[in-house]
This record gives sequence, C-alpha cells and structure tokens, in this order.
Amino acid sequence: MMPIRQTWPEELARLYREKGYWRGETFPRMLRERAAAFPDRIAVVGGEERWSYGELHLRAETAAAGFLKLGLKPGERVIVQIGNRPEFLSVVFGLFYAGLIPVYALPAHRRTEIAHFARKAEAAGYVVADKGDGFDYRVLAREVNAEVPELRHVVVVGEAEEFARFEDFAPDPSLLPGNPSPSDVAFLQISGGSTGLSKLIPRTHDDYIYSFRASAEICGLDADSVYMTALPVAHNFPMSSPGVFGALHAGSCIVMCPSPNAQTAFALIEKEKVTITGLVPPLALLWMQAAPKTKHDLSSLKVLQVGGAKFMPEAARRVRPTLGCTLQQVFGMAEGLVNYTHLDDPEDIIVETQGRPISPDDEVLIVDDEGKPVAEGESGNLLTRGPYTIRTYHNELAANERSFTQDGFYRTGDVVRRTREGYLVVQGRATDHINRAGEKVSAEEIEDHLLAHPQVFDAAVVSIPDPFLGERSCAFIIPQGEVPKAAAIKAWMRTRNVAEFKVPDQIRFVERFETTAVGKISRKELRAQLRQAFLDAE
Ligand code: J2J
Repeated sequence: MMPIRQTWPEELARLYREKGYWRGETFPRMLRERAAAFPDRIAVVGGEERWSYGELHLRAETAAAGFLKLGLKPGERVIVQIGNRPEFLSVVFGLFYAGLIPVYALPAHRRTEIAHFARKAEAAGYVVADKGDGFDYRVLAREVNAEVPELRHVVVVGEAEEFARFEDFAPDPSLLPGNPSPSDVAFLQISGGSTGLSKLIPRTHDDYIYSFRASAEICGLDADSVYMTALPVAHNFPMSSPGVFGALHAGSCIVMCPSPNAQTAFALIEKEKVTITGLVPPLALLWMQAAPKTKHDLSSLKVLQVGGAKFMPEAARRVRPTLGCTLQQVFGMAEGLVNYTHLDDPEDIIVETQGRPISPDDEVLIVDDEGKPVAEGESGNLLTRGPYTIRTYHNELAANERSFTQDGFYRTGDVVRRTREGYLVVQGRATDHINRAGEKVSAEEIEDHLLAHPQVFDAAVVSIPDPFLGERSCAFIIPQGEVPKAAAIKAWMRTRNVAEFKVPDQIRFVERFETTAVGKISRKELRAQLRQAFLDAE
C-alpha cells in the first residue's frame, strides 16, 4: 500500500507552528475534547435524529470499533459516500477514531468515479447509505465490488442486505488505536478534476483544522450558531468553509438539510433557527426567487455564504434586500486556499469581490502566461502556497508536474485580479473545465467517454455561459458513419456510469473542426474556437 503524505518544507512548517496556525490538534482529539466539555449540547440534527456532542462521540467510538472488528487496519483507506444526514459524521469520526483514512465521494458519483477512487487510493472499504434521492447505493456497491475486489469491506447505513450493517456495530474501546500525529494525512478530498479524472487531495490534521478553525472565526461561529449544510456535505465548501467541521470546532449546532430545494431548506431554517448556510450561485438565485413568497420565517438567518462559482454582482446585490441577511462570498478550492469577504466589509466589497485569503501567510501570486508577476490590479493566473494549501496530489506524477511550480506554488487555474484593498476578483480561468453550478466537469474526461462511442470520430467539449447554471456543457461531435441522435449520445454517457452532472447539456454535430491556424492546434485552442463560434452564432 502506497503511503499517503503531505509535507511542507521544514522551515515553513516551523513558521506555521510558531505563528499558531498549526496547533497540534487532530480530529479525534477535537471531538473528544468537545464531548467532554459540553456533552449535552446539540451537535447535529437531521431527519428524526438529534445528537448531542456526547452522543456523536459515543457513536463514533462504536463505529470505530466496528470498522476495526471487520478487519480494516489503521492506515487503510475507506471511501465514504453518504448524503446529508447525521450518520455522515458518525461514520467519518468513526474512521478518524479507528485511524482509517476517509476518501470523500459525492452522492452523485457512480461506478466509474468510485472505482477510480478505489484504485487510486487502494481503498479497502466503502461505506454507503442504503438509498438516497431514489438511488440504491447497494447496487452501486455490488458493481464497484465486482470491478475492484480489493475493496474488501462494504458497510451500509440502513438496510444492508448482504453487506455489513453499520447499525450493528458494537462498542469495544480495547480496539481503538492511539492518537494520530497532527502532521499525518487525515483524509483524501476529491479535486474538481480540471484535466481528466478527479485527483485525490491529501490533507493533514494540522493544515485542515487550521483552515476551518480560522474560517469559523471569520464567519462568526460560536456556541449559539446554527450552521446548516444544504450542499452535499462531502464537498469541501460545506465541509470546511467553515462547514460542518468548523461548526463542530466552534461548538455550534449542525443542521443536515437533505436537499437544497428552497421549500425544504426554508422549513428547516425556521424550525431550527439556522443562522448561517452556504450555497452555489444557482441555488442562491432560486432561494431569492422563492423568499418573497414563502410563509416560513427566515429571520434567524444572519449569513448566506455563496461560492463554488462566480456570483455575479447584480445577483449578489439582491441578497440583503431579499433575504434580509449578510452575503458572504467564498472563493475556495479543495486543494487549499480559501478567500472570504468579511461580515463587516463595506457592501461594495461584499458584492463585487470574492474575498481575501484566510491567512496572513497565504502567499498569492498573480502572473502572466510566462510566469511573470502582472502589474498591481491587472488580471493574471493565480498561484498560491501557504499553511493549508497542498504541495502534492496523491499518486499523480504527471499532474503534480503540471499543477505545482518548482517552488511549491499550486497553480489554481483561475484568472484573478487583486483590488487595492487586497481582495480577489475572479475573472475567468485558464484550465478547460466546465463549472456547472459549482460542479467542475473536465472537458477531457467527457471527451474520452464520447470517443469510445462507435459513431463518434472526434469530440470537443466546451463550456457555454448559462443564465442559470453559470455554465453548461456543449459537446461538439464529428460523427463517423451515420449521424447518431443527440439523445442517443446522452444515453450512451449514462451507460458509462458517471455522475449525471457530467452528461453534456447540449450536443452539436459538425462535419469537421474549423482550424484557421496552420498545422496542429491544441485541444485548448480548439475548444476556445468552438466556444466562440457557438457564441457568435447565438
Ligand atoms: C468563482 N469561482 C469559484 C467563487 C470556487 C469554499 C468554496 C468553494 C470551494 C470549491 C471550496 C468560487 N467564484 N466564489 O473548496 O472550500 C472555482 C474556482 C476554484 C474551484 C475550486 C471551498 N469558488 N470557484 O468550489 O475544489 O475555479 O472548491 O479553483 O470544488 O472552483 O473548486 P472546488
């Protein structure tokens, strides 16, 4: 089994400790300390469940013993695919307590993605909830198991059928290992996958806990806060910015909202007196549309965070008048760097920028295509390094070469400019992916699937501006032989067992790709040309 590491140069690690960013906290210690300090305070609410900090801790201990009794060994990797319910936390903290390494999959992922994570992480276990959103995850688990037999243990929350049942786990404190080291990798997060398949992002206890502890402070979380997750909790944003982990760190209450739909969410905001939640821009638009007509009392909501994709200033300006709360823009990435507008910033900064970095030691470089810093205020490629930004992906030699500079800066792929006040404004991006309502879809990954179709000679997938989604995907296809139906291509994508958000929104058949340039052009230029031609024709 390949070890998983994430390290920073020694002198920087020392600096990050000296400055108090890395405090030697670990996930197991964090929950144990809180459960001891305020056992009866409510930690998480969802469905019929309402667990105190003490209860979450006991459930996590039981889970940990169960995982180890099954035969999983500390250090092994376990894929977790559970939607917004309290068991997400008992499973994940159970894994932390057992010294196991969670790999966070999204509920939308299907066989292709899960099998890929299983192989890359060399995972030994897979935990799912029986059903979610009408989909049966046990069927998926069977398929993945058949494809990757090394995934020895499947655990199901709910009706387990032939698999191990999570609810049957029994406590056994004698099985639990000691505390991990704060510099150990705690889990693997999933990258947006800007080129090809999603990559695995190793985050350490020290670095990640710093990012959400500081986030919780910036977002004003305390014991009286009620943080609701409406986006899928496995996403880095609702997990850590400040997310469910930031909420636990601050001793707040978490509300697991099963769907981001305005009616469901508004009812929960009223019932649980939610004070803060986070959305992607399209959902924020829907909530603003629904708010004036709702019968629910939303007055407890103090902060609406919006991030994951660019929130347009015209829409951003409407948040306060429509929802009666402060907008907070969040520009972050699972690889590290997170920027926030601050709650007391002037309205123009809140509306027009994507915030500033969490840490005084987040290094931000804005460079041209040759790597030279641009003039102050000009836009360029955003490079960053700092106390919670990774230096490497797991098990990705080629991607690591591309994604990090020699001196350890992460190439975000985003094009930004910095205002005089030090706030970043996202202007666009340099990499070829589609940011579809905050879900990142790699053009290359979709093209690979399309090229496997017998009637597809060539394919190029591009992002098209969309008034609601922000961007949608359009696949340009040069057919081979008889021209297939667009619906047949979409149906084909579904047989590839990928997340539904990767199915192209639009299909265009073309005879050839126009290339005005002499000789070969790059895929990137080709995609840019097709996109422009599409827009010109609109
Ligand atoms: C424009 N683009 C944005 C924003 C992310 C907090 C919030 C979001 C994420 C996230 C996250 C954007 N405006 N406000 O992990 O902790 C685009 C950028 C970025 C990419 C990262 C968090 N907020 N983006 O979205 O790993 O292109 O993380 O590089 O999914 O989303 O995507 P992801």
